[in-house]
Amino acid sequence: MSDQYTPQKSDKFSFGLWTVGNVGRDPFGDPVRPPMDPVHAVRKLSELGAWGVNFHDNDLVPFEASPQERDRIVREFKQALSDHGMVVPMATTNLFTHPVFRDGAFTSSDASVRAFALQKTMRAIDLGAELGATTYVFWGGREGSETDAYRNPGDAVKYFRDAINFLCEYVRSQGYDMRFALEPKPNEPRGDLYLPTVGHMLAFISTLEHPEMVGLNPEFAHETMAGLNFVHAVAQAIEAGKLFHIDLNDQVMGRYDQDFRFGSENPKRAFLLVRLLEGSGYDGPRHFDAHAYRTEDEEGVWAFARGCMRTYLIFREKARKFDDDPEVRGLIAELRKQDESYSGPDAHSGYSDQTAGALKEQEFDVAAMAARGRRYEELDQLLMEVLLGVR
Ligand code: GLT
Ligand code: MN
Ligand code: MN
Repeated sequence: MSDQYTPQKSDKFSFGLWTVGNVGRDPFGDPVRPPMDPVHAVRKLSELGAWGVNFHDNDLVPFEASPQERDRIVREFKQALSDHGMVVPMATTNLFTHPVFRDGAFTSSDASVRAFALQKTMRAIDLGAELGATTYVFWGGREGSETDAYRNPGDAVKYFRDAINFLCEYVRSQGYDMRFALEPKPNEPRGDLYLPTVGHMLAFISTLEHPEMVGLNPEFAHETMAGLNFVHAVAQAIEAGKLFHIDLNDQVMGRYDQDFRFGSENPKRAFLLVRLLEGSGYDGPRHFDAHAYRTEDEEGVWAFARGCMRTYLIFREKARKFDDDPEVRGLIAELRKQDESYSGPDAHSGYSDQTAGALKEQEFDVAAMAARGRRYEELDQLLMEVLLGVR
């Protein structure tokens, strides 16, 4: 069945090989699904209407593969991409599965591990560039600690900065058309991860040698795990010109990293996120970093992938509906009229001694200002009614 919620390539939906290929292993249980051939994943995703596919180096090329094996795998994958009209918008490095990264990669206390992590990343950047990726994600899954008895967390940040500065120069020296997107997460798999939220990452980026090359890959689940409002995090990243990529999924606050199907737990926040993204001019991938429930077989995986995209498109349509609703528009217009009726001195026009002096003398009817209700109850109820399908 094809309808207005059927994804098109122009919607720019992407999935990681690790998402639809997730085998359902968890700390208490073995895999429930067999590994998925990347070529099969490309074909199925394309059939469902996805546009892009992303990978970690080792999602595609096993850690132990010989150079000949690597070349064969890459050749077959490229063929599949071209056969099915799929692109690779983003690539990344697995710096968390192998035991060598038990105490981190770029932030490991062991200098040889830090150097090995850089080597592995340069090779993976080459692989990403070869397949056309223009965004390179850094999710520091092992960049953290369980105890701070040995490493000073400040030193870890310095190590991380050295690595990102080094890799920016590498990309420049190779002439790759590639930007970096840093992905924060508060914890898991380490007890605590360094640079745990979008805010921490934004501050860190401003300390880099090439801050213009580096932005954010915020994830819905990760900010939610930290108890934060993902819509606010994304809005701040957009405002800073730093939304380079986005990981869409869902999550219940205070739980393990669930990576649920987009919109499945917090539909209202997901709706507001889609409304924000669609109104922002963000032109990048809508990437789903999520996986099917462990209860599912392969059919369930495709139902999951279809569901992520379909829900996004439903929210996109609902956002338009909300913004075009006459009652909503009327209410917003009334609020705006009153909000913008002040014409005295303020911060927006910039500082001058004259403005400051005038503002110090300005008379305000504070009692009237304080008494004014905001009518957000009405507006939010209209939002809920659009969302619940009765408007
Ligand atoms: C892993 C993690 C994700 C990251 C992926 C990229 S790997 O699935 O949970 O949040 O985005 O490294
Ligand atoms: Mn996650
Ligand atoms: Mn992610």
